[in-house]
Amino acid sequence: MIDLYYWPTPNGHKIPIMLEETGLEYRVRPVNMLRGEQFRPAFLKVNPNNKIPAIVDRDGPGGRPLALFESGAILQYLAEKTRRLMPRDLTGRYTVIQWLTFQVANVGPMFGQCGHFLGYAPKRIPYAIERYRNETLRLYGVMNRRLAKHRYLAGDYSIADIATWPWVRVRWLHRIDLDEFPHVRRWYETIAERPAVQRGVAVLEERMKIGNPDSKAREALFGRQQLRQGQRAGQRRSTPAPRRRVTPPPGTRAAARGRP
Ligand SMILES: N[C@@H](CCC(=O)N[C@@H](CS)C(=O)NCC(=O)O)C(=O)O
Repeated sequence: MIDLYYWPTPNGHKIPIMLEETGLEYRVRPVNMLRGEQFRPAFLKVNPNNKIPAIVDRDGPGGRPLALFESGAILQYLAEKTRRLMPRDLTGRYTVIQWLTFQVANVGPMFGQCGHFLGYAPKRIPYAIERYRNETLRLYGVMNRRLAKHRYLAGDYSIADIATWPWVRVRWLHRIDLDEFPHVRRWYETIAERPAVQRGVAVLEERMKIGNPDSKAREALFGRQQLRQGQRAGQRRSTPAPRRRVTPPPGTRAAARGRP
């Protein structure tokens, strides 16, 4: 039995999709991140980084429980445990790890920032929108060129596709038109037809809310609790980052040029 600490978001969706694909038994432990449940001490013991998804495999290695966070690590663990959705040969395996890392290090953070400045920021900041939307478009270009030559991101359908697909599903938030990326569209639609994928995204679907946070959600996701989480009463509080221009240390070449 696997406990799935979960909320319906693109990062969250990866894990129920994988659990449905592999047929592992699981129970959902909702972590309502819009109401600050990611800061509960019991959850912080599973993920000290206060983010979903996370799992506890009650039947982990050696029959002992294993707690894991970070969707990329969870997907690799479940693939190894079930010997599914990840090739065994070294080349195939590292091709999957490469595209999985491409997702967690590029697609997630850049699409995430793009969505933040388009759908969550309290005011419109054109520079930030342009910067992260350009990165999002660039990454769609990388995927489109890859998928022009390959049916899936890393050979056969794998955990690399499972990690990436939920982020393309919320493309409306990033103002992406798949007509511009026809190979991504073909790939997206092929995966959308998989019954396990449909069952995975249906988990807590009725509670999914992307963009337009109310004041409680804004406080939970971007407020002071983010800096205080995990600290005991009486510990020194972190102060928010100051709003000032960055100046290079004296004596550096950047300082001589008069700019960072
Ligand atoms: N790198 C992490 C990202 C997880 C993540 O950003 N989770 C978001 C939801 S999509 C979250 O839990 N946010 C709550 C918070 O930051 O307090 C992963 O891939 O698992």
